[in-house]
Amino acid sequence: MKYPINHTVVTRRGLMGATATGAVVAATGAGTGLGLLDGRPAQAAGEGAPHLAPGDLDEYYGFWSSGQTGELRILGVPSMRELMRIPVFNRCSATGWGQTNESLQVLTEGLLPETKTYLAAQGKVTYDNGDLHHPHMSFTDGTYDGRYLFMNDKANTRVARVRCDVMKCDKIIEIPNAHDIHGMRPQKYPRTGYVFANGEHEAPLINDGSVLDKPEEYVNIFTAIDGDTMEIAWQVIVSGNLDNTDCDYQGKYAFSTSYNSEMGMNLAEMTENELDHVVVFNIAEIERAVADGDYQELKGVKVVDGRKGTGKDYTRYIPIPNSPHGINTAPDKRHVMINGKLSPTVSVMDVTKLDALFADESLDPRSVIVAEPQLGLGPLHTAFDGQGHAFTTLFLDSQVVKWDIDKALRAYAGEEVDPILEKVDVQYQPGHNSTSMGETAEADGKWLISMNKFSKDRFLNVGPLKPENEQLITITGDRMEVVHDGPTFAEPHDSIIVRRDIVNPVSVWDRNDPTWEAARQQAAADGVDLDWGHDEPIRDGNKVRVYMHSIAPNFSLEKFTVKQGDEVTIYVTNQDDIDDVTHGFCLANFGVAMEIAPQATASVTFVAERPGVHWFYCQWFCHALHMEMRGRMFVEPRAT
Ligand code: K7E
Ligand code: CUA
Repeated sequence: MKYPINHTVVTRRGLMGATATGAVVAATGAGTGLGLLDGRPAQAAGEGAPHLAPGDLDEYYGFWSSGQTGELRILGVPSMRELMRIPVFNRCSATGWGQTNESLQVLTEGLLPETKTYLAAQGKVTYDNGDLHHPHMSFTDGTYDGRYLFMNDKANTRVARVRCDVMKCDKIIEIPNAHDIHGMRPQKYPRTGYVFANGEHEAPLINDGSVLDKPEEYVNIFTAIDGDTMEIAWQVIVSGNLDNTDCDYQGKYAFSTSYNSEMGMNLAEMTENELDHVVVFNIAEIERAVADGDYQELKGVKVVDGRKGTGKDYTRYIPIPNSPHGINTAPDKRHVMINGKLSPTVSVMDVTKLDALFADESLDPRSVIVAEPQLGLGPLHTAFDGQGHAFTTLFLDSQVVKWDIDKALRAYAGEEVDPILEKVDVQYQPGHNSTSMGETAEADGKWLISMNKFSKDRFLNVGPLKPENEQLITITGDRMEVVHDGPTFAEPHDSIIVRRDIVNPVSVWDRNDPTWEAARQQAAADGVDLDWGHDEPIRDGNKVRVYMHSIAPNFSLEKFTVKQGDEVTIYVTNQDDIDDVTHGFCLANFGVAMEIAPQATASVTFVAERPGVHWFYCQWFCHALHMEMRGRMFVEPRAT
């Protein structure tokens, strides 16, 4: 039954108006399975879409990747209202991400030297695109701690961090030696700690052109990043490629799937083997290797060799059928689900069996597999309710399958029991799914999001490029029910659903925030009060610095003068300290715009190569006199 609520509410209102007999109403209620209170649908499981009245707040923050858009998004769950977009690897016209000096510092300081050289040859200072797949929050003691969000960029081999206090990206690093970061997860215990990142695509270890079409010399690199400093802690060379990753609740192991154990260079070669593998990384052993000097140093990073056949205890390789993709650790802190993709199975690994495998290399690595239920076609990712159930997306079947972990273990042990509890159709072709708090020890089993790659006929046709579709599913009762469709621009790749008490952003910036430290130092050097600005531009050769503040609906400078060819930096400090009074600074026909939230400073630099009168204006609607919030820049023509 689709969309039961509207139909039922209308029906009931109709009945009330026409006949209004208790018997008929009761019969209607029973017939549809809907409990109705005051004409509004009840909120219990399986009883229709979540309804939040205007002004009601959601129970959860949803943090969404945007795939090839390169930004992070915040949604409210269960309303699925989009609350915010946080630019990370992309450019943003509204906030000036990618053109303010503060954002350019984040976007450039973590780039590798050879990348800077390459970009300079293109007349650029940083990449313009990104492919953000996996957003995950920092953990303390097995659950989210509300400090940071981490995310990968598959397109340009980067990992970024967003501060949860202000919801802005503060660090982006490019990962040396690895290629095309895909799977990424923060350490769950004791805290984050490490952020683990998989280089997905194979390349020569020294990729300087001396080795080209010799795949036998290619490798893949697993990276551990220090989540506090955002520096590389160490790397491991592996056999096969690396796809997705997760880790345990003991702080001992991380695991990555490999769909290309063949090290094939084309589709036929990559899918040849019936069995690929999961690599298990022994964190303490790798740390010991680093301490003992058993590594090579490449581009300033300590790289440990964890390939098969080295005779070391840094890694173990568990054979898994066939081209495994997603890997998800259950909130029971024991079982890890490895999603088969080309195999209809999910392989269940028991982390308590890993110690033995590392103690004795002769043990059958498959001894850690304790279940392998056949679930359907194209299993990609698994989420959890914390009550012993798992929810796996079936890409080819366009379904989510709910299954019982304990029954899967018993079936694998020989008992005749079917672990599959239910399947629900989703529209269409789901990739990731996520449950409320589901990747933590505090999984609460309320909501499931299915992130579907195709929407086909679900929405008004908008041309050949269709929206994707994220669907909200209730999982509290015995039955799963799709209760909301959410069309989304590229792309709802992955998400996490975080209890709202864990996330506590500020409403107004702290003037001491490190974001504009460079501006603070420059103002001090210029003898200017950054908070309030200066009446005249500060000239330093052909560099000119203009300091102003904003209080709605005014900029402190109504005009300033520079010379054609000057390199001009504008600093704006927003002195409004009321929540939601954000100003902008947009310099017309100079391609310059930025956001300045309450009590923030932002700055932008450009060359004043256009003589004449040019207006700057506030481009964030802030006041009844917002249109009047503008001023003039005079550019004196160069003497001829
Ligand atoms: Cu499954 Cu990039 Cu997370 Cu796509 S990976 S679905
Ligand atoms: Cu200030 Cu609009």
